[in-house]
Amino acid sequence: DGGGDAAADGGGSDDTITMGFAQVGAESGWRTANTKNIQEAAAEAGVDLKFSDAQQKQENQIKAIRSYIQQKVDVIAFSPVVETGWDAVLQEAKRANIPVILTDRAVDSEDTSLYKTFLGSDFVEEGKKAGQWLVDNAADADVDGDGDINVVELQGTTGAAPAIDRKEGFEEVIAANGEISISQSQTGDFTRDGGKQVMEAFLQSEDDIDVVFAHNDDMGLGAIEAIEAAGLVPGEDVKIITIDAVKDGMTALSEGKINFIVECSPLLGPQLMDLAEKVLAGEEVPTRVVTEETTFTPEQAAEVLAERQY
Ligand code: GYE
Repeated sequence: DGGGDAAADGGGSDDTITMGFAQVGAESGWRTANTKNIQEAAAEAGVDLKFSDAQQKQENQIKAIRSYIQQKVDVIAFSPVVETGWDAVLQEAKRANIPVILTDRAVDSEDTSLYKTFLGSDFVEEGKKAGQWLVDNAADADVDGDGDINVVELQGTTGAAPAIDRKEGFEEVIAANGEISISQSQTGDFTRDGGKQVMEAFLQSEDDIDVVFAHNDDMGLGAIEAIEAAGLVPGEDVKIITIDAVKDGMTALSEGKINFIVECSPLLGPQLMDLAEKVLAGEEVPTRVVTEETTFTPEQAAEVLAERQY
C-alpha cells in the first residue's frame, strides 16, 4: 500500500498510517479492555492496525515485531511482556527506519533512541498508593489483632515492569510502619487462575494472613475464590488491595470483598494514535506520557460502577 515507504522516505501520497501492534496477551480484564480500546481508537483515527496476541510469551512478541518490520509498517507499538531482552529487535526496527512507541509497559534498554516515547501508567506510584492505603488503615488491617500486619503479595508476571515497579512502590511506603511486613510473595502471572492457585498455597502454609496485596484485580478475584473456599470472608477476615479497577474488580469492591483498588487505566488507544500521527509527521513528542489515575474505596466504587465501561 505504500504506507511503509511513506514512513521510510518521510512522506508520500498515501497518508493512511499502518501500525503494527504487538500485544502481551489476553491475561486479564485490563488487557481485554486495552485491546478493545486500541482497536476502536485505530478505526476511529483511520489507522490500519495489524494486531497480534503474544500469549504472554516474549518470543512471540519478537516474532510479531520482526514480521511488522518485514511488512514495512509505518509505526510499531507494543506492550513489552517483560522489561529485558528487546535491544536486538528494536535495533532492527531502527535500521528499517520504523519508529517504535512503547505502550503500557517499559523496556529497560539503556539506548533510549530505540523508541520514540513511552505511553502508560506510573507503576511505582500505583504501588505507593496501595501501600499508603494500608499504612493509613493499619489498625483495621490487623484483622487478628496480634499487633502484626501480615501481608501476602500476588505479583504480576515475573520481570514485567508493572510487577517490578508496583512491588517497589508498595514496599517503600509500608516501610513507614514497623508492624506491616510481607511474609510471602509469589507470581500469579496477572491471571485469575494464577491468583487463586498461589493464594491457596499461601493459605495452606500460614493461618494468620491479614492482607493480600494483588498486583491486579484478576489475581485478587482469584484470591477471593481461594479465601472463600477456605471458609473465610474476603474483605473482612482477609483485607484485599488490588490495582486496575476493571468492572469485575469494582463490583467485588462495591460488595466489600475487596477493600481498596488503585486505578490503572487501559484506555491508551486514543493517545497512542495521536502520538503515532505526530511521530510520523515529524513533530516532537514527549519521551514519557503518563496516564492519569485515581483510587477507589467500596463507597466510591458503588457510585461509579453503573457507568464503568470496562
Ligand atoms: O495491571 C494487568 C495486566 O501492564 C498495566 O497488565 C498492565 C497490567 C495490568 O495484565 O492487569
